[in-house]
This record gives sequence, structure tokens and C-alpha cells, in this order.
Amino acid sequence: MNLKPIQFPIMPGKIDRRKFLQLSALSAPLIATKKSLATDLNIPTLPIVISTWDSGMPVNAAAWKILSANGRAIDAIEAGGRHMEDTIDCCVGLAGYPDRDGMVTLDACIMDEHSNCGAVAGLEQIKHPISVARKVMENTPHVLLVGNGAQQFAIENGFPKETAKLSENAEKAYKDWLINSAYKPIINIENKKTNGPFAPNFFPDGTFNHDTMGLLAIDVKGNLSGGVTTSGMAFKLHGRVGDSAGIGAGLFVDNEVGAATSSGVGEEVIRICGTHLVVEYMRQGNSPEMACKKAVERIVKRDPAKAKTLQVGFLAINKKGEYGAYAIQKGFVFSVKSNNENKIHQSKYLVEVEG
Ligand code: SD4
Repeated sequence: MNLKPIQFPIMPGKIDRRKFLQLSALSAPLIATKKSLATDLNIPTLPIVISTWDSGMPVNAAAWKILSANGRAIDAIEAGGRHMEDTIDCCVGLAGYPDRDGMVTLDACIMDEHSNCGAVAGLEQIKHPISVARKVMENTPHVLLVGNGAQQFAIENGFPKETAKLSENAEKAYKDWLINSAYKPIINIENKKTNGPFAPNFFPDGTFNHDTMGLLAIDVKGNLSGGVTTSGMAFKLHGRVGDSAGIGAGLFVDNEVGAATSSGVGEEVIRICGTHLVVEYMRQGNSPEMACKKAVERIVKRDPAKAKTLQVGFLAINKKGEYGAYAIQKGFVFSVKSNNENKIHQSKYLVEVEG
């Protein structure tokens, strides 16, 4: 059958009844096949939630409960973040690995469709930093609270102060690290000369020292939100804050364009204002994957040799619900949940490292 392209009237009010009936007849099959087309061609549907790493699958499921009930993206983000913070994991929540001095210090941020944002950094003994970040966003004129002040604010807002005891996994990892790094907490003259040791880019088993949870969602109304929660790089200097508490670094949301989040060595992300950059690349018309790739290229170009020793991954989604990721090295994965899919994707990467 030879169908002529449909010319939609510029002024719908002026269409006559005969033309309207012709158009209706032609569009009926299109409407009927919309669902299958979306599934077959992987055309994005809303709502959708995407998150960093394979641990993002249960995080997405927690967020999906809200999104699929026509809830707001910002509520889905908080629910996903809280789910992860309840989990025993190396890199998120109070069960995460501690800093160099044995303290778990948490960073988180959250941002909604109106560019409202809130963040906490270096937060100790509070279970749900993502929710504290949301309270900063909603109940204060500020964006970021740190350390004792963040903890005081959390307690004032009804968050219980938890024990400082490390989880079993974290304690073991920390003790092993103390032996291998030869670091003695508090006083160690030798280490004082150089301020080291610093957070290693890799754990002894060769895996990257990170697994931060970054989460982006679009709700049925088409509104975007995002959140990040982490215990940061394991064995970092006490007081060190990475990208995950930084709006424009670990997370950026622009409801007109899209949103991005990051995982990996936060200092490299901060240096290029990574997620803000990714969103700006999308604003210029790049796909989410291309936008992430260009941001990764910025990091690699600055110091190609150093880039081989570390990992950064960006994850992005645009206003239409198209998503993509890019990393410096192999190994970055992300999880997607929508009506079309529920799965883990491998990210493409820029640098091949031997061995
Ligand atoms: C940081 N970006 O503190 C975080 C670490 C991380 O996956 O785990 N990212 O720098």
C-alpha cells in the first residue's frame, strides 16, 4: 500500500469534518500499534528510572513503586536512595567502608524539576542522608550542610543518631587496609610528612574503589529529578568530600533538558563540573550517551596516563526518556526500569587498559 505522508493541519480549529474523519482513520492503526512499536524499537516511555551499577536494580524497583502509581519523580528518588542506604554495601550508607580514621562519613544530594536542591557532606551516624538532603532542600534556604552541622540539623529534624560501629564487612576491609597501607590512625609521623596514605583507586582484589548510587527519574508528568548517596571513596582522608554531594558534580537536573549523575573518583568529576557539563552537552543536541562520552573525554584529555589508573562513569537521561552512559574504563554498568524494560546495561568506555 502506498500511503502519502499525513499533513497535520497547522490550525486544528479550521479542519473540516471530512478531513478530520480521513485523518482519524489513518491514525487509528498508529495508535493501536503504539505500545508494540515502543517495545520493539526501544522508544522510551514514561515513567522511567535509571541508576548506576547493577545494585541499581532493587533501587529502581523501590523507585518504580512510586513512579508506577503516578507519583512524583522526587519521591521516587528519595525512596530509591533510602532503599540503598538500608542495604549492606561497601559504598553507600552506614554499613559502607569508613574513612582513613575508621569513621563512616556520608555524602548525598537531591535535585527536583524546579532546580530545588539540597545536600549533605561528611554526615556521621545518620542512616538516611538522602532524606536529610531533601530536608535541607525543602526546609532551609541553603543547599549544602556539612559535618557536625549536618548531623545537628538531621537530629533536629527527627533523624535518630545511630551507633558509630562499623558493619562486619566494613570492619574487616578496614583492618586489612590498615595493615597493607601501614597507616596508624591519629598519629603517624611518617605518614604526616606526605599526608598520605590516600583513598586507593582500586581495592586489593582489583575492583574500583567505588559503587556510589546515582539515580535519575522521569515521572508520568514528564518531570525530572535525581539523587546521589554514598559513603564516598573508602579510606579517604577524614573530611574529604567527593562529587556525590556536589550539585553540578555528582548530580545535575535541568527539567528542560535532562539530568546526569556520576560514579567514580570524585575529584576528577568535580574538576570538570561533570554532570553539569553532561547536561550542557545534551542541551547542545547531543544524545545522552554522546554527552557522557564528551565529558569522559575531557577527563582523559587532561591527563591520559592518570586516566588509566582510575574510573569515572557518567549516566544521563534526556527529557524524552532516552538514556546513555560512558566511562573511562571497562566495568561501569547501569540499571534501567520502565514499562519497556528492567535490566542492566554495560556502559561503553574510552580507554582500554592492558591486563
Ligand atoms: C566519591 N564518587 O566520593 C564518589 C565515590 C564513588 O562511585 O563511589 N563513586 O568520589
